Amino acid sequence: MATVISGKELATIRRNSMKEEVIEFGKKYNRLPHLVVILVGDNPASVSYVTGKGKACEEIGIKNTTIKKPETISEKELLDIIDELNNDSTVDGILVQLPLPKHINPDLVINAITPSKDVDGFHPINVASLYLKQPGIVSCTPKGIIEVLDFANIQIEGKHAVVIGRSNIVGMPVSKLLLDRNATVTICHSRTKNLAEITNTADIIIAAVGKAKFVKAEMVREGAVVIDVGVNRDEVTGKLCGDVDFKDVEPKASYITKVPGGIGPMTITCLMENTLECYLKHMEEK
Ligand code: L34
Repeated sequence: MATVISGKELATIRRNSMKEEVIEFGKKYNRLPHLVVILVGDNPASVSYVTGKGKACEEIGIKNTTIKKPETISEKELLDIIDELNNDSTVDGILVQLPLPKHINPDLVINAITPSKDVDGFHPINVASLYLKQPGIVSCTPKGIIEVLDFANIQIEGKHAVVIGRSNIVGMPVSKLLLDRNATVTICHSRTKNLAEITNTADIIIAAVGKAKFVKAEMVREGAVVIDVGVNRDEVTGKLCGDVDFKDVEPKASYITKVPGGIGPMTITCLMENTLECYLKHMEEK
């Protein structure tokens, strides 16, 4: 039987303490932090996540503007909006929800955001800062994963962490964060041979493959910590499900996270933390 680590519970704790901070800083600086989220199109998953971001802002007292644009918006129009927000001194954070429609190059969009307002931590400057251990904005999901491990008092140093997935958004940055905490890190991906053999040597498994219920009991060593970063829709039920087959894996794990209620709420909470951080830098520079 595993202990379920609730990202939702940790998110609530963090959001409550941020609420107080926002009130204090709002008085001190006479202005609230402001996050602008841009949503292109009406992909139901994106709409749901963006709604969650708006609600979190409201809960904490962060000003939120959601700019909704149709699927047909041109790349140039989107870049112009970003340019305007970059130059708006009342905006602290800019987030363009991904994925974008095919005719828009996401790299160009990410690169257009001023690094000091890049609350996602996706800009090359922030990514480079992470790899060079220089101050910068760390992307939300990887940050949330480490916070969840710390919350459950799980030792990272000296442990073998196996990350399944090598995306720029999760796999790569979480591997770097784990390495910085002195874990021994193995990154696995779609071409990895003997995946189950490798995952069976893991003390900590980070599942970020994007395949529903991909991680099965036979891939997990007895007593491993299993963190599920997947956000998939079950094709049959339409329900949200993770990359881990929870029912199968839970009896073998020592600690495990669930989907929903695991890493998702912490992604949003870390976005709030990053927004607050950008705001404070912004105010202190004035
Ligand atoms: N630019 N695009 C940008 N930044 C991001 O950080 C994201 N991501 C990913 C997709 N695209 C992005 C998110 O916001 C995934 N993601 C995200 C955020 C929140 C949740 C899931 C994914 C979340 O809150 N999940 C809830 C359930 C929500 C529901 O029912 O739909 C959970 O408990 O897991």
